[in-house]
Amino acid sequence: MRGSQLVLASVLMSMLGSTLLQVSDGQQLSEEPCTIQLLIPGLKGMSSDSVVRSRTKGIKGASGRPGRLGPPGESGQQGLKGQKGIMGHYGKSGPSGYKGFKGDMGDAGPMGPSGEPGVPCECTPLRKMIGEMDILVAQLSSELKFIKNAVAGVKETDSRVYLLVKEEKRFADAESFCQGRGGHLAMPKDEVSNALVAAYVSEAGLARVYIGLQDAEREGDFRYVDGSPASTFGKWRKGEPNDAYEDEDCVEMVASGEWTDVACHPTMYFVCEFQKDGV
Ligand SMILES: [Ca+2]
Ligand SMILES: [Ca+2]
Repeated sequence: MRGSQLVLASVLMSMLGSTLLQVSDGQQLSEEPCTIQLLIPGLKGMSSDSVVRSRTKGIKGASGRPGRLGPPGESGQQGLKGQKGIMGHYGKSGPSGYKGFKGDMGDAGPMGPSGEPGVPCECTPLRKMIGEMDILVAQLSSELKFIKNAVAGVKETDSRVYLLVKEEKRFADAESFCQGRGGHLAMPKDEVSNALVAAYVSEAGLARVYIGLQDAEREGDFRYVDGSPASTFGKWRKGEPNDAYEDEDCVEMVASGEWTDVACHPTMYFVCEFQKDGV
């Protein structure tokens, strides 16, 4: 700035010098009265040394001190949104959650496939043996009961033994029972044997028992269960046999010793007969 002041002073000095030269010429002033005159106070004169120095270019000064820190700049514009980055690494597994509530029962599934055929049981012979033993035990129990009854009291003639069986059975089952023990249902073929069986029944307090007579093969043709015809002896009750309802093919003896044809399916006690030779 000091340099620029010197330049300005030099210019003003030259202008002042020219004006002073014009003022010193009196004629020129009077001849040009309308000329505008600038009345500017003159500058203080400089010494010849100063003039010499002002006309000489100064030495470049030292660098000035750094200026003060300027104000912060305005915020820049927001940049464009970047592209989505690649997926990062999986994080660590979190802690186990709480146990959930029990869900509803699902629908029934489809039927499964059929299974493989089973292996034949090797214990079949054992099972068969056990079954046979059960049957044998049952037979022995029945035999024991039969013997007890026989010991308790039997009726006999010179050639036969009669046994009252107090088990209610149908006619066919009763005959099978007697045959299973080597006999038949009682077959009274004369007055003596008929009276003996009748006494047996009445003494036991029974009303009736099956005896071994039937006409199942041909209506009216009564035969003993050993196949012999009942033609030589008969003890039919009055009005019997009548084959009532056409359904009476078996015979019972009542306590009086008389016979009556009856149906074969009712169950009742019966009397077995055994030959003494076969006992
Ligand atoms: Ca009949
Ligand atoms: Ca009858």
